[in-house]
Amino acid sequence: MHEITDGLIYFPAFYSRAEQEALVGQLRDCVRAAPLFIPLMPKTGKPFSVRMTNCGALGWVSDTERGYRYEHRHPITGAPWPPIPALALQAWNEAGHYPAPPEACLVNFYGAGARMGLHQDRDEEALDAPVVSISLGDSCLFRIGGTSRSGKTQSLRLHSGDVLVIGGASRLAFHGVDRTMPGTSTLLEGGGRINLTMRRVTKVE
Ligand code: MD3
Ligand code: FE
Repeated sequence: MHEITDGLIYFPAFYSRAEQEALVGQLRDCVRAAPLFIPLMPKTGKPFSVRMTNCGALGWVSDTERGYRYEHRHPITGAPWPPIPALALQAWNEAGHYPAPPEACLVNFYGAGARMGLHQDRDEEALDAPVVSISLGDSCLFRIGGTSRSGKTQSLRLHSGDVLVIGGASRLAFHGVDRTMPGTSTLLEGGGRINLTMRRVTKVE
């Protein structure tokens, strides 16, 4: 475990291979209950290259008309999101150190060629809470900068089983995924990368 920059804490190989396999099994159940969907950018309606779903009380969604927001139900099926997998909560509890549970776990699936442009995560009210991220499957090139889009950035390779805790001064940092590296992991049959991000959305009373 080490601090990469102010508030960004890296736990390489937090999960063992056996735990990663078990977590993928728990995620299959989530995706059965809440199928992957393709969010659309606000206003332009441009589709994300990443497919997503959620677990937890709240899920992050986006569409052309209403933009980025958290919802209690799946945008296509209308069903409530399934619970956050117990193995994922382990990272929130053991690495995150926040006194309230996460309300949302966004599940991002990267097929070949998928990426995520530089952005800030600011749709949550509880900006004092960290975001806890879990990487599974193919490695990726992750980029993080400061709170200004034009500032300098640093790149970090994330591997299957790694956990990142993003809090403090890094919580509003610009960040993105430049590319995944197909063939770098045997965890997911058919390849690809999954990223889970657990978030506290509402302020704790
Ligand atoms: C730094 N996901 O879902 S996870 C996202 O790998 C997102 O799928 C990326 O950015 C992925 O919003 C990166 C690591 C991460 C997550 C949230 C952050 C880094 C962050 C919030 C603020 C700063
Ligand atoms: Fe993000």
